[in-house]
Amino acid sequence: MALLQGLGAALPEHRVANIFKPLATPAQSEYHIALLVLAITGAIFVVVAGLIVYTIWRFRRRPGDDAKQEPPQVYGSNQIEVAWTVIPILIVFVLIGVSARVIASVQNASPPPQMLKVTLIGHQWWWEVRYPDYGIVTANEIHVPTASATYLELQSADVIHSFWVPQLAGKTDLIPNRTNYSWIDPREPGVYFGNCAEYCGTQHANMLLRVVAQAPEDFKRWAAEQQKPAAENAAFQSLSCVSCHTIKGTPAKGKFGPDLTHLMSRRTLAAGAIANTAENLRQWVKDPQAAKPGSLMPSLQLTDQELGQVVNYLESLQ
Ligand SMILES: [Cu+2]
Repeated sequence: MALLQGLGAALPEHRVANIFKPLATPAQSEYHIALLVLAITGAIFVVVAGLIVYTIWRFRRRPGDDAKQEPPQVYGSNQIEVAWTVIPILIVFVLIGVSARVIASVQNASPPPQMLKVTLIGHQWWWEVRYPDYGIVTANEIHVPTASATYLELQSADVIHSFWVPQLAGKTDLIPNRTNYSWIDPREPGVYFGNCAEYCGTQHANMLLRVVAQAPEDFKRWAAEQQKPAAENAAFQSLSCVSCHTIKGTPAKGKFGPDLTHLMSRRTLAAGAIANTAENLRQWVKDPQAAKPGSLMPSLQLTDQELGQVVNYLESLQ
């Protein structure tokens, strides 16, 4: 348990992905512009709806009105025409200008050289998380230090996905054959919940992401743990798991599925679909399609003995 706490198990969880409670700079700027847009459109709504209600009430039919007599017919007023053309144009230009400024300030923020760099690769239906400066590859959890920013390179291995951790930054797409950028600087240690925000196939809804923000010394400890290779296991290596999964320090070098070197340090299995418990791990390996129908991990029809060996080995990957 002490080890797990070092890895951030005791951190507060920001489960409610609330855009109105931003806890990082990009999300904060976007929150401010959202408030401005809401205020302007809210004011327009109140004026228009107010005029409609007033007109309905003021010009309602009264007893004694002659139903056959038409009301006075008014054709055109230059002043009114000009006003309701010019005012909306001005409002639209103000909104465009303010949005462009915020988008540019978020996008053009150039990363300082010491900033942590993370490459995030979208897969159907999980996230590959690479730390090129540390030689770490993990999945579905981005560990970052607080007190400094993390620069994200966003790529896709198959279809278009979208990175979205509402309390940290707005959506940015992960597009095949292209690299997009985003950055986050969570101020408080905690686990921030995110998800894929671009429909990417059957299990799009189970493509969940966690950002684990830790005090810098805790992040360093986590990174040191992740850099360690795993022990080899003959039973595991004899199975076809190795053609899709990498376990650092062993002959398992598959690239199609998540790197499993430190599987047990993660909170979830199947990209957030189920909690990472011993029982869930066993069920998941036995029949991935039961937990996540459509998942690209096949059921290998392992015998009970093989299943036991695989799960025991995976549980050793701390
Ligand atoms: Cu996706």
